[in-house]
Amino acid sequence: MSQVGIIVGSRSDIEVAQRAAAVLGELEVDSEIRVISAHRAPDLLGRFVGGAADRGIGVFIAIAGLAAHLPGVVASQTTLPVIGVAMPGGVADGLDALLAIVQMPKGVPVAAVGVGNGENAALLAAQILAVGDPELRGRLVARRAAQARAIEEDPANEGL
Ligand code: RP5
Repeated sequence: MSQVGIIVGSRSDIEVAQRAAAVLGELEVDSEIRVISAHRAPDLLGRFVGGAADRGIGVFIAIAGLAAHLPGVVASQTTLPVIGVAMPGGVADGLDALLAIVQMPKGVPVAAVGVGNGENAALLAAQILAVGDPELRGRLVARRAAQARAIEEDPANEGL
């Protein structure tokens, strides 16, 4: 059963979604990727988001470029946390999409990570799920420790 629902606005966004899914997989968190445009298929999006909590989903990652309304529309239909990822491209290479995501008017929040940063979206989703899952928290702690160790063991840092 998927714990994270990853939604992209277009097939052109799918690589970022796959990177998020890969990080979640490393943390043993199940996810599913759906391609559902908020403006081209609003009814399908509503059905997917509306039924998600009953299917075990605890967090959404919504990835979109340009007007990037997808994360906000997802958030409007659920109280599950929504993490938005802006895609690079457009007139301001992702800054336009990032602002669209972080500038949600009050009442319906969306979290945001860096432009194109599917990895951080996955880590933040896992951290949210880890609040109620001590084993997942342990895997996150181990990942951070391995990350630090890799830097300490870098030959460039020998002798420090
Ligand atoms: C957004 O517009 C999508 O998220 C995508 O990033 C961008 C372009 O979509 P396509 O027109 O290529 O489907 O809705």
